Amino acid sequence: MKKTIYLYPFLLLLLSYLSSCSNTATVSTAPAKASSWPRGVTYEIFVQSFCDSDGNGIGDIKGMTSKLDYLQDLGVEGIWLMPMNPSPSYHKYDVTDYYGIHPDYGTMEDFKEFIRQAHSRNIKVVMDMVLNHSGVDHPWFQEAMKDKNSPYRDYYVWAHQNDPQTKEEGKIIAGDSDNVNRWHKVQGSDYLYYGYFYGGMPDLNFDNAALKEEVFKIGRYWLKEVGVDGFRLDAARHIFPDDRPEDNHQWWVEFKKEMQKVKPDVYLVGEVWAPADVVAPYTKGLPALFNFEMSWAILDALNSGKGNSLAIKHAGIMDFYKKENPEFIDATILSNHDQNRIMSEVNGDEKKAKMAAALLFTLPGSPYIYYGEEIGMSGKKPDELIREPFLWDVKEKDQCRATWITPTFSTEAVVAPATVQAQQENSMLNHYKTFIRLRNNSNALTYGELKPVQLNNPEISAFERIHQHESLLVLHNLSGAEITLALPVNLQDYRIARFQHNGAALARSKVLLPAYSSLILQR
Ligand SMILES: [Ca+2]
Repeated sequence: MKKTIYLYPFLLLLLSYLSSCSNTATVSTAPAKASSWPRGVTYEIFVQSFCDSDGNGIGDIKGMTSKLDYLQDLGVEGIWLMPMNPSPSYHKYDVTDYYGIHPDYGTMEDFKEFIRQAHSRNIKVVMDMVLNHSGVDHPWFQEAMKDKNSPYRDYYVWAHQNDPQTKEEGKIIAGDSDNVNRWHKVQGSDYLYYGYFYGGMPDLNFDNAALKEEVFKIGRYWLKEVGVDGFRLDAARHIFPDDRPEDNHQWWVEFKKEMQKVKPDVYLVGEVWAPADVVAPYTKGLPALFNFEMSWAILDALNSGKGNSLAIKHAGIMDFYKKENPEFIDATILSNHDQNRIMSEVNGDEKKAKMAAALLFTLPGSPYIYYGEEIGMSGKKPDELIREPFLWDVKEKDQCRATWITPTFSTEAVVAPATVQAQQENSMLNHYKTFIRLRNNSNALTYGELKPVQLNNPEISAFERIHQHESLLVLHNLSGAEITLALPVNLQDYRIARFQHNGAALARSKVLLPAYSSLILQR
């Protein structure tokens, strides 16, 4: 009996040792797909820059529809669309009609067709919902500004210019806003309006019952009439001012309850730019929240070349969340449309950017990819430069490339287009595909609990992922030097190499980890 048990791992050991010279990844087993959205991978799209179907320079809905096969092939199970409502700005976070589609992007019929096509590929559609504020050009605000007796006046927050609160300084400068002036003048009026982000975005007044009902109506419309699967909720911690956090938490409980009435499985993911202890109470109302703190930790680890604290950090964040809501969805990211792109944050070092992805897809969480990350696009603020056009093909053949902005960072000289990368075995695109496939095919990587492992090598991020009968030991070398180590006695029953990347290998109980390599062992 013993012999038969150990013969198989020994053969795999030998095979893995022999294959360790290869620079590419090898996956020793190919189980059936394990992941299921919302635990799957979600892809964030800035529509304007993704794919332009009609050659007017602006990405659009029909363009996105034509790229659903690409996203399915990448292994994506959900899409988060940045705002598509009518709005005067290129980013469209200052909405002027909550029920419409911006004509630059297409029509409502185009969008319904996009949803149908996405659903037929088992891809869910989540749209950005910007409820904290409207744009100044929204008819509600225009009426409110002109007429103090308008029913829309109280949709916004007003204060007389002599009111001491309008003079207050010291707003908390969060990662999502560097604006310190919250009160904004209206020409010819003694009253100022509250706008957390800037004067172009007046905050809506959630103490007003009529406004709340209006917001519920908007939510119901997109879920029921249009058919989206859920919302990404912008600026979720600013619905009420900074000194009313409990009211913010409670508002989202109320919103979820209303949305569940029309769609019981509605997905809501919130943007709360804050450390885990501030984020945690939001899980009562928002089943999914972005894990910004973990994205900062991953970046620190990559740039210091030390990965040993990452799993402990993640486990600590989980503890905060679990206390509030054991069912919460940990929406992990490397970067999004408000942050410098990960490639730029690691100073264009492709090995580090690849390691960032390796960590994202093997640590716990339901990962989000920011469009273009998978082809190694770079970009640093100002915002337009982290939202540059996706490169589908070499310029003369690219039927889809948006041209509304001339790229500064992600030019073809720096980033190989997707179709080129598809043909290159070691490209960023194939790296993403490999790790997403690995994650999607593993219950332990998708759902498993996290157990940090302490080794004597601070360069290595080591952790176990365990789900029912599947136990994995994950090892990443975040340094530029090769490391050989002996597995601790309590981990020596991890004898099978499930996944090897960049030449990582297991030989007896010794582990060889070349620079920026990853190894996953199973019991
Ligand atoms: Ca277009």
